[in-house]
Amino acid sequence: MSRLLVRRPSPRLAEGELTHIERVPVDAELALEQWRRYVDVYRSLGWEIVEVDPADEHADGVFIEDAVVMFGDVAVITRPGADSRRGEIETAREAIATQGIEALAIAEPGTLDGGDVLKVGRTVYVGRTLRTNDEGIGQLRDLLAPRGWEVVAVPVTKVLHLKSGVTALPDGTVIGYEPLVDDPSVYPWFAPVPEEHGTAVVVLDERTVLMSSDAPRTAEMFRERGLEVITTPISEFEKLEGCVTCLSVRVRD
Ligand code: CIR
Repeated sequence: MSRLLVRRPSPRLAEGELTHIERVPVDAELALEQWRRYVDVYRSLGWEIVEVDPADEHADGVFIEDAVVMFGDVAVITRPGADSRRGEIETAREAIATQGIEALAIAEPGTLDGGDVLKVGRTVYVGRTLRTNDEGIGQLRDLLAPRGWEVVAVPVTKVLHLKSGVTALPDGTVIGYEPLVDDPSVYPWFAPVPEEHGTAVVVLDERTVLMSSDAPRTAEMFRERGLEVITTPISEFEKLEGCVTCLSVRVRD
């Protein structure tokens, strides 16, 4: 079984950071309803849901994957690149400690957002972005190398985070919407998807993925590949450059 760390959306969600898209009105009530549905997907699969303490003063706190990344049974507490988000890690650190998980940390002047970290097997692709700097990537490499992970830095300029542009299917194929991927040739196996919101999948098990309901053609493409696809609406989070991956952190037991 798996545990899932989540954090409920702040009532200030609409004030979250925006980098590559225009601000549009966000419906806070709908966001909460979408968040509950998202969490229910995992609950219905039998995953244990662990709520990280609310951090309502942080508009983007719901995007919990930016604050903590799991590598096997070790957590790395990040140092988010946006000033407004740096304080999110305190409650994330507490949650990791409460769960009895060993924690490592990125230190100043390094910055790292979890959204820039894509694990494929023992390879860890890390986006070099406005949020994640070379120092942060170097620190992550030093923390992970002795534990058997290889860190590969990837330049990202067209989207907020590496995983806003690419994620991976259960078989390790990296998927992305090509107009938003700087260099698909970085990945040994790459498959383009036809929709912008089709780039992000959460791997639930070897044959099942969770994705946004805003990419129906991509969902169909994955079904044709033999995958089970569960879709869930996350429009209010997409308006803030979020996606299905960033709303949770999986802890494998
Ligand atoms: C931000 O700009 O930090 C938030 N509005 C969105 C963060 C989304 N996180 C992610 O994709 N990992």
